[in-house]
Amino acid sequence: MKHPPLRISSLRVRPVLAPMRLPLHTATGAIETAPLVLVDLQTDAGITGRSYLFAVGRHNIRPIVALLEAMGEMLAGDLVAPFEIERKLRQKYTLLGVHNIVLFAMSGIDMAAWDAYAQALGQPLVSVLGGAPRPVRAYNSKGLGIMGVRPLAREAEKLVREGFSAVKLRLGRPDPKDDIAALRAVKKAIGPDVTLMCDFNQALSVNEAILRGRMLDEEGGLHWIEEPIRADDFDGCGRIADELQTPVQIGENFMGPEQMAQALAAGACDYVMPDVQRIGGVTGWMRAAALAQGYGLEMSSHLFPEISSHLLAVTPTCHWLEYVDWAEPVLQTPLKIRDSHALIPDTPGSGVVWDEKAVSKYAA
Ligand code: SMN
Ligand code: MG
Repeated sequence: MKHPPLRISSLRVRPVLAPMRLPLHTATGAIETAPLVLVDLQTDAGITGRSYLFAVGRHNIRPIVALLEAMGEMLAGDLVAPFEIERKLRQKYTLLGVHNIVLFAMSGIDMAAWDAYAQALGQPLVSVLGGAPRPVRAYNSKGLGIMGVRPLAREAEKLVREGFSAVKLRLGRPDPKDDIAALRAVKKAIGPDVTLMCDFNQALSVNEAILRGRMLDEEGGLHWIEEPIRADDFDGCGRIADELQTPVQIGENFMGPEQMAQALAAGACDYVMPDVQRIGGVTGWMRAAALAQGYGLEMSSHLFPEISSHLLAVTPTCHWLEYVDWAEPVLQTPLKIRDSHALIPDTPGSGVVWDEKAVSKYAA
């Protein structure tokens, strides 16, 4: 199918509070509903590109929506050309700073623009990026929060039964002995053949991270230790990575490929896991993938499994897809998982289409 160049007519932005089947208690607090901001990039050809952002807390919804709407007004009439959109928005936001929720909004528009572009070409996003739909290895990242050992063990068994060969445990309890008890309970429940990651959600100091990391090294069997300390202390994280045998994973808080480059230059970590809404959407992800390739570091994704599956399939150092089902309540077709692999849909675009009834029901 041939299309004239698409132009952006308007941006429709709708926040929802999607119920989470499994609330998540991390070292930084509990998440019980998923505050999502749905982006519809409407074009003059009648094609709508879609994406969603994760606002983390419902109190962040309003400023994110306001940024998206302001950017939508700036872009009305422009070509659906993600690099051009990026150039314009970066220029407009240079003095405010292309960071945090400014970057979220830019990433949301970028993802929706790529979705529209791929739809216009009649191809799945992965194919437009030069790849082909192929199964992408995934771990089940739902649940396994900071909670008691008995419910933890039950939850771990259930998450594996959902068809996964890997799960992630949240750590960072005040007493390290309680973390070790949680780790032992989960390991016993899942057995030796299931891969286990852990995530501290930035809870520790550098010194604590080295002490606790050594305890985890002793226990053995962890695939990675994620975000042990403050996300932007790259030197500190590098010291931890040097001290520990277990690989250290960071990246969900990299603000754009530029900050990822700083982290890699500082030798901050063994693995990287950019988040598509912080790294700059599809465009930022592709640049991040080249950085990971250059440094020879395995690259995983953070949340957003629907679009991240397309992106990991064209990532040279593709490692693990983080699977959560948080957007599922508002999606027409959930991402399919088989044998712990995500199956990229072969429909045009990213495969993100709203269940409009659910969007009205969960409107925030
Ligand atoms: C995480 C990030 C954001 C919200 C909830 C949980 C966690 C992860 O760090 O990596 O899944
Ligand atoms: Mg994490």
